[in-house]
Amino acid sequence: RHRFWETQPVGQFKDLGDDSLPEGPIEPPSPLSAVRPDPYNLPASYEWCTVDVDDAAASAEVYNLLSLNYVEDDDNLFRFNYSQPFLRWALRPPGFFKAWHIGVRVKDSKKLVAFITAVPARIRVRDAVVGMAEVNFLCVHKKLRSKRLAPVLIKEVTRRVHLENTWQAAYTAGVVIPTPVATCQYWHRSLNPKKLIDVGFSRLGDRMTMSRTIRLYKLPESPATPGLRKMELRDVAAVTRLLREYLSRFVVAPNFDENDVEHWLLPREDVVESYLVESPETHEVTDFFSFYSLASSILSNQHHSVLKAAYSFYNLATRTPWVQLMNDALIVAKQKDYDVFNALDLMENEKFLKELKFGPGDGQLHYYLYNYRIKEQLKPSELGLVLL
Ligand code: YNC
Ligand code: MG
Repeated sequence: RHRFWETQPVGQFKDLGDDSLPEGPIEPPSPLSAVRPDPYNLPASYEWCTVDVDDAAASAEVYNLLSLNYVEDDDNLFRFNYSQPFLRWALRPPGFFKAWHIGVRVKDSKKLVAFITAVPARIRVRDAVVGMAEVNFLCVHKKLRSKRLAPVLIKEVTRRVHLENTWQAAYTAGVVIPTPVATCQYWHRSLNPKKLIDVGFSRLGDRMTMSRTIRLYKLPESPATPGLRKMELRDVAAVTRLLREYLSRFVVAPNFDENDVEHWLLPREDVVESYLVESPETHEVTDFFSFYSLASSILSNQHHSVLKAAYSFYNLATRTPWVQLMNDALIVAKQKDYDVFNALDLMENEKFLKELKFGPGDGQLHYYLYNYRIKEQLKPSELGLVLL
């Protein structure tokens, strides 16, 4: 049923529930000398390239490919519209490898028609911290679909990851392939309900009028928590300490150090926002929330072309109640003119989703590990990892 995935070192559907199989790597690492030195073969009219997203022209090509051909919702109303600054942030974390940003071009025209990326990350699975690749932005131009190009892209990124002595990977997808380690659901909190209804993102509830709906989702003008402020460079050590402690309670989570926190969580305008609570008395940092900024193109609406969405990233609460902290996140996002605030049901998010009037989305997000077996599927609340 899965001609490609059945050949790969991933948990297979037939092994679900087989308790005799051990947790951990499915295949041992091979000597680097045994890694295939040459790129995989592409159909004759295409060639591999590496894409430097720090180069303005290359970054624009990637942006254009993705903005026209990347992930759409089931009804084809919206398509992710990752911005160029976002892509630079996502693809250049500490220790990134240029060779892991892989494109396919038409030989004659040099047009970019496919893409896949990986970035390095230390991911902890139970007690083991594993050097992994986070794979993302797999995209094949709409005109080249269903020609088995995706498996070639996946094999090529795997080869380049192996060349850096990395043997595991983490990735998410909306499709079910062998075999999810966890399945999460998106929840959505309307910030601009009128626009969301106008563009077909949400519907007016039964027995609801537009004005009642607007009132239902109305938020205070400014955050409530004393000591709430934007994260700054001087906070990196404190945030890292808190986040490491907090993430240690999940089964799968990143093993962030200060460099990672500086890259992934220090605010960047229109890319990632982070706020913390500094106790007005003791000046200790006690709570933290963050979200990333990912717009979607609205594919056919007279009046609106972009949906501005905030995605919950890493949050932690030691003093402030979850509901109050995340209500402040909603208020900050509303001040910044986001239309909707999205969150998965992972980590402790269940503690605030319903109370803050998030509604469940359709469509699920499946989490996968490559070459790492987990005995039983994890509950979303056991996951401490958010991929972009
Ligand atoms: C997917 N999303 O099942 P089987 S998420 C993985 N992730 O193989 P073809 C996928 N595999 O089932 P198309 C996949 N989608 O026969 C499809 N597949 O074994 C599998 N969409 O290939 C599929 N981006 O080329 C099947 O399909 C085989 O032309 C079919 O291309 C697929 O980034 C795609 O949703 C997704 O651009 C490129 O539809 C295309 O349809 C497209 O005939 C819109 O492929 C954009 C989109 C996916 C976003 C993402 C994470 C990707 C993870 C890839 C796996 C990484 C593994 C770890 C590597 C490093 C290992 C080390 C160490
Ligand atoms: Mg194809």
